[in-house]
Amino acid sequence: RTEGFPLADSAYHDYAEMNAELDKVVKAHPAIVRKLSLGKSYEGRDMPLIKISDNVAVDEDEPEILYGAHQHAREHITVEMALYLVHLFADNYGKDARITRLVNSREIWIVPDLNPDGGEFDIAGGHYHNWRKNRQPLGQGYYGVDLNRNWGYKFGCCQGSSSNVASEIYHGPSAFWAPETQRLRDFVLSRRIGGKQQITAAIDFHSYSELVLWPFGYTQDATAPGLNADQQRTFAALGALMAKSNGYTPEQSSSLYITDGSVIDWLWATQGIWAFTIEMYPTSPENGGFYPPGSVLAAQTARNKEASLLLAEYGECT
Ligand code: ING
Ligand code: ZN
Repeated sequence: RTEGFPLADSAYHDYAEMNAELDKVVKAHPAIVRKLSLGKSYEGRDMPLIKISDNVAVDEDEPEILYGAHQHAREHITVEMALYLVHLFADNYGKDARITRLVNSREIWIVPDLNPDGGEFDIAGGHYHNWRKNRQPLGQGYYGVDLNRNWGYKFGCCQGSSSNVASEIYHGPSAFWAPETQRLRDFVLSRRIGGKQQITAAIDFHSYSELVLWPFGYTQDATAPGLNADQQRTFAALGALMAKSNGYTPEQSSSLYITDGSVIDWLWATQGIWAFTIEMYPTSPENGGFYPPGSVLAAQTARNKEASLLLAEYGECT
């Protein structure tokens, strides 16, 4: 493991360990799991893209689900969430009827680490850096774009991000300036086939606060262009259902605070994907904040099993 990783907690996976774990799952379940690459991060690390489906080598005409993690460097628990999901679908295929049905009838995409540079930086040198952004150099000793403010819908519109390079929520000089957001955008756009976006639903995992959030982040209007009253009700109902399963609090993302340039706003507004942010454990800094002990990971990832499956099942109703 990374030299000096402070909690030295074998339950967490650093970048190399995450890749080794993914490779292990692919090797154990080659018929249903593939490891691809989204492309490279700014510093040149491959960002893994996992596909899970029956006939995994074939592009079948099935609803597709996207689970994303680790846009924010210090939110390491989200990588563990993605690994949990990879294992959930791979290990229970052919054993659990519900999982088997989903793997047979869906194409499941998992992006366990959209910010490998930030993640490795955050644990470098024997202490945590409390780092959020990516690691693109900005000059004058400043680094990093907030990937979840760099998406191209209402980019920088509404004071939900910052144009100050020193800010934790620096949105970058332009939408999709970060190679990491570009790569995920290009993948999502590649799933638009014959004018139809194949991905029907998505969860973007963050920490911490224990919330289930839905679009829009850029405005407090419950409905706005691109989100009519029916759709808003569906988001709220689905969000409430997921929150009931994990005990989190459901709300429109702008009731937490205004964000502009977030991935969920872009996924919904431009692709029509039912996209949620899930803010994982804990609720407060006393329970570890961004750095909860490894001993909680098994329970706190399993806690989102039901919400993750509910959303995947919802894909067939749309
Ligand atoms: N929180 C998310 C953030 O990007 C969020 C919360 C996401 C709010 C998307 C609204 C929309 O600020 C963390 N912890 O990163
Ligand atoms: Zn986050």
